[in-house]
Amino acid sequence: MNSKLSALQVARAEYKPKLPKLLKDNSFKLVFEEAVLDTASIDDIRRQFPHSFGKPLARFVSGEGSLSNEPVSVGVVLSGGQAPGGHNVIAGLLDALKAANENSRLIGFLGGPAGIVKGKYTELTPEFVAGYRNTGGFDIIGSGRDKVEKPEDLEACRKTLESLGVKSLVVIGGDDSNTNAALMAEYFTANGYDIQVIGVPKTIDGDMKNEHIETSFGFDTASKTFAELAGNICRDSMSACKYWHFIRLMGRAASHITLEVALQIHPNIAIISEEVEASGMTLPDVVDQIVEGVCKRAEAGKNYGIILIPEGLLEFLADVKELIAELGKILDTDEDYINTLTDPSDRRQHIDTRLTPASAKAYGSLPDDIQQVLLRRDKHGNLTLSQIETEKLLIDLVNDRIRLMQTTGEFKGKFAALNHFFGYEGRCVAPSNFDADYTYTLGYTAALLLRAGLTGYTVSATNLAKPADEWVMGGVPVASMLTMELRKGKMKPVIKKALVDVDGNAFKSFAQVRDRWLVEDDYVFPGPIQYFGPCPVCDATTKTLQLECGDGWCNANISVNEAVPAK
Ligand code: FBP
Repeated sequence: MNSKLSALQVARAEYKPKLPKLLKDNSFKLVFEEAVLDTASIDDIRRQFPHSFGKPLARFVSGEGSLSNEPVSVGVVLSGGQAPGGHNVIAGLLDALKAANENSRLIGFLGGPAGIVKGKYTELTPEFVAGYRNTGGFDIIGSGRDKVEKPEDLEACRKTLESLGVKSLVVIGGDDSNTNAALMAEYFTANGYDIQVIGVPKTIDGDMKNEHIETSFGFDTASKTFAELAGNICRDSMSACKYWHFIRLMGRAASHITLEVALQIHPNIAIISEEVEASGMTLPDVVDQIVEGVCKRAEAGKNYGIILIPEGLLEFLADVKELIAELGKILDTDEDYINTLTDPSDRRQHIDTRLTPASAKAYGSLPDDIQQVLLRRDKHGNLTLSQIETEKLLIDLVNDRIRLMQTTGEFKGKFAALNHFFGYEGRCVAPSNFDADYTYTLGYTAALLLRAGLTGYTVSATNLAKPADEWVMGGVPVASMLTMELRKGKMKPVIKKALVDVDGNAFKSFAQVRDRWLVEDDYVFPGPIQYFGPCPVCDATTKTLQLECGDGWCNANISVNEAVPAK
């Protein structure tokens, strides 16, 4: 823990996160209802998760209930990419455990799931946790992206937990990490081990959501941070009037962050991968779309502008998607061999012979660095897309096209572009009020679900567009969120990433106004996240959450942010 604190850190440490009224007043009981499953892989999931499948949804409602007050030792692990508020999940968990029984203990596993496998841990005492309240980052215990699925790893986890007397584990993570939680819960129950597992939905990408989990934590703070930065660039752009800014925004697959930032700042162009995929667009089509926008603005005398590009775009382009699928198949069999080839041209030669002619052409047209990144997968089989500089690729392709149009006289304006990538800037920010409250509540609820004796659940949260007092908390069985997907050549159970719904209110609100944003300078400058001040400035949730799930209670009086649900 760093001993030098900024003035803001000192003030922020005093913040008391808000809990829903029921939990704050301790006036709740747990009710259960049948979970409706719409997974296409029900039979496979039932077969692979016989002890977890078919559990009911759990929800805390007003009433008198009783939960166990026995002292317990609980383990907690942070998993996957950082997201603002992870420390507050731990604080909420610890406070709820201690409120029930002062003798309960919290053990933090170090460096992600590998910490459980290897038995690396530290005790999280109230004194230790005190310095981390309302701070960003995952540095309290670190994180990691290890997959826990092999029997020997599951067994190693069991041994570690039992040796520490830990009877329950809280896994804080995204889709892959909550899948880990499901595998552990099933393994422990199937083998008669008395260890409970509860997951907490995390990821700045905002793609771990469904009707029971309205948003993952971290999305609010990260997208507001990116909106601040992108808004600042809008102001620079309209002041200098000489650059097009191509801004790539993090979010491995889904474009939720890009859509949210677009709703916040009103850029001239925002590419949404899900729409690109739905309309079968290729890389040249996207270039056409951008060139058309550049030309329109040039005709209006504006040789500047802002373009938002989602990190995951390449995977959604019809031509590149096919290439990625073919590369995936090659890697399934040849990955070890390819990794022995240190010379990029040897790698390319090997790949070329195995690709179809169309994909070989698409692969050959990509810059060397992108070709190399497309050959890397993480332990869950995901492409390392944050390392692909799509914004630079698009600048080059648009530039080539514009230069050609200049020589033929079709383009008479000017075109100069700058590239930006916002990702890591937003993942460890001190959580916004929403995320500080939400993460604390998630941790608090995880403890309640454990005290109720549940296992194989992820904390659920609805009514989130309303004030924290009214949030509805509970648990959704992890197995009910699983489906089967091809990962590294094998069908695996995974939680499906929730992509942007092109028929949903958030996207439709954007689509209604984007033509106006292209030509007019309708930019909005959200400014930095505010922690102290009036509710509409400090407590408003994301536009996405308000448009998809709420009635905009907190933003009602901010007329400039006109995003309204589309009819
Ligand atoms: P999670 O899904 O684990 O929350 O990770 C989110 C993310 O920030 C993605 O947006 C990004 O593509 C990726 O992590 C980057 O991973 P890394 O931290 O390994 O560079």
